[in-house]
Amino acid sequence: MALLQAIEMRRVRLPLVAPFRASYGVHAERDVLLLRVVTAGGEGWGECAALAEPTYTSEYVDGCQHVLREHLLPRLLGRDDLSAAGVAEALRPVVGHRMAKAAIEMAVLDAELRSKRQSFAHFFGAVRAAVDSGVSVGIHRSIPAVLGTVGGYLDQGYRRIKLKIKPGWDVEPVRAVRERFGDVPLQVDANTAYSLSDARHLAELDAFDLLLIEQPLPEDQVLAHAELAKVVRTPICLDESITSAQAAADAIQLGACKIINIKPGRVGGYLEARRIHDLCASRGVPVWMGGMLETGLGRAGNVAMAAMPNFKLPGDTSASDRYYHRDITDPFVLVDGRLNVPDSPGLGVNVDLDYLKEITASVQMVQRREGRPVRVGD
Ligand code: OSB
Ligand code: MG
Repeated sequence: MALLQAIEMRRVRLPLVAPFRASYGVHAERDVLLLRVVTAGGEGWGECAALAEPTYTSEYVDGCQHVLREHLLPRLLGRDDLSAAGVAEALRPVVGHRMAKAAIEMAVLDAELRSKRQSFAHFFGAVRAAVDSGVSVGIHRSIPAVLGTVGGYLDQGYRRIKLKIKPGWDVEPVRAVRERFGDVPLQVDANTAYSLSDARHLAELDAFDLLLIEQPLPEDQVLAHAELAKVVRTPICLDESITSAQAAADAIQLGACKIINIKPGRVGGYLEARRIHDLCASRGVPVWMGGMLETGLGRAGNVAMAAMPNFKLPGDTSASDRYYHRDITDPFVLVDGRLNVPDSPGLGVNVDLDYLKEITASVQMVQRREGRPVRVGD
């Protein structure tokens, strides 16, 4: 219930430790949009999940910044009845743009919880103090190369390996990882790269006892996933298709998935993500926490949410050093294959403001002047 006075939109560029390759593109650095909100009750931080290009979802970071500045923030600024729980409703007139909406809701929630001295974990009803860490392994140039990467992560203690796959890079890397590393928890993610006519081919993966196959078909092909599930025994997990609790309920009822990957950004924010968690729990569908190569801020929120009871599988919640030489918060470190859940107020992490300045590409302030939202500092 605090007045939203100003929002700082800051673009930072973080070099990735290793380029991340998937069927939706190659990422050499993370171009991230961070939000800092100033409210009557204090400050809060948000992180936008969008990537630089609209190749995973239709959103991309420049587009998110634009829609926030021109359409979303003006609907929130200066409202004296603003709470995180009311953000989605206030933004309902704007269709879609879930990652942009999620970023501002996260920042308002952080401000609110910090002022109440309540952690995200407590707010979500966390049931564990540390969460199992998995790691997502991009598409590599050769089998020896992917075996080297997987071996390194297993040595570090990661509790589950996810291999990105695409046509031409699927059965062979999976077979090679199984042969070299035995029965480690293993799953694959196709990021929509197949079609239903590939069903017989994808069924070859059944021989490797995978935990799941993530989003084999395009996001709007929910019914086709249900058809695929009749041919492939490996449990199907949806990522891109699940844009809301409604989409999750429909996909489950159709028999399109047995497991759901939750990414708060993809579904419009942590509050919708919590509704998906609860819905899946009531339907007996386990969930796990996805990842968007987050900085320590997004990671803090995701790790807190992953401590909820129905997060039954290790998430793509890897340690900071899997992505970045230096994070913008105290780094998340792997302890016995797990990340500790922050328990300080709000996101529970401190931003290294000096380092943040060093890697900042631009800062834009949006605030209210004489009753109208204006931007400063373009
Ligand atoms: O499909 O899960 C995905 C990264 C960016 C966009 C989409 C995906 C991913 C990952 C990496 O798989 C997850 C991570 O380690 O953050
Ligand atoms: Mg995925």
